Amino acid sequence: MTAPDRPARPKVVVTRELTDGVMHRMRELFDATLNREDRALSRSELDAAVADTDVLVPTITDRIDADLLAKASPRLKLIANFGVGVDHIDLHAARERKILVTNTPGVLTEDTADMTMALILSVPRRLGEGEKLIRAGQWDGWKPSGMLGHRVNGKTLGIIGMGRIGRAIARRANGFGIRVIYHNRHRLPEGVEAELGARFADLDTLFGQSDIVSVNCPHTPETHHLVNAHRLSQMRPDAYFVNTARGDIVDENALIEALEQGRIAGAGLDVYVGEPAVDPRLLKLSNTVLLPHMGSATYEGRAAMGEKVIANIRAWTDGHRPPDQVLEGWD
Ligand code: 8YV
Repeated sequence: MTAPDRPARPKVVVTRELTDGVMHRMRELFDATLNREDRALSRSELDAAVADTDVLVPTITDRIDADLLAKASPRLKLIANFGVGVDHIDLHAARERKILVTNTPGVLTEDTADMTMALILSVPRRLGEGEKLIRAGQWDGWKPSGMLGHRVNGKTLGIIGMGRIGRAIARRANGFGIRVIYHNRHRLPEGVEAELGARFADLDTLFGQSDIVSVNCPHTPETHHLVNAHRLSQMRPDAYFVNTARGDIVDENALIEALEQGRIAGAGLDVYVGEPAVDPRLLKLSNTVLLPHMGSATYEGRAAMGEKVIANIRAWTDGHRPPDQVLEGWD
């Protein structure tokens, strides 16, 4: 049943082309304006979208800042983000305007953990370099000293951020015989630590003791540049760095300098500062594996993300608290 103050068939603007099934369902349920071109909306298109809609469905490629929200129609009451990270949305400006924000947690956990694990294996074992060697026609045959990398079995993985994705990585790491230490805002209950085979560590210990450091926390004002020159200097020269969370959690200049100077052994990155631009210095480094923000890019994951967006909009339309509301404490 629709709540008295909510439109039965809300106007919904979806900023990016989503999977066919999700778009079909959106059209069935809502007065949906869909972007059929596979590109991000321009700023003026976004301005026009927020000026005339009840619900906005953005993605990471849209900057939903205070200026944009100042142009929003008073009708705009829900930002149902397609994605779990919401650092592209000014949550405080949304709160001030009593606009709810939802995201899509849970359904991209396993895919992102798989991709993180792929980087954890790829960088020490030099998969990127090996692939390039073959494609360049430069492989001159097997030799005992050819393409030597470092064993991951028996090594220590330091996970920063032990939420859903961090825990899914820990479970995978156990299967590879990798020791897991972690840092999180709140230490996990002992039973959960035991189940994950993970030991809590402060950041000094984590950076100092890990053979591989993996960033898996959200980007917030507290985690901005959490991985800075100081933290990188605590890593050993034979240690690797992996980031599938957000580029802005890392001081990218400091990371590049550490890689260039051999102060750490290598990095696997799926996320960057100022995407889709990638710092050209990273491209020159052979000890990096670079992916184009594809951690959650599976057909199954995208469909499930769309279903979550729809469930959030429907709950809101029905006058209920959307299941994936980002800010607590709303009435
Ligand atoms: C998404 C992500 O594909 O959900 C996230 O936070 O980083 C990605 O994996 C993207 O954000 C969709 O908006």
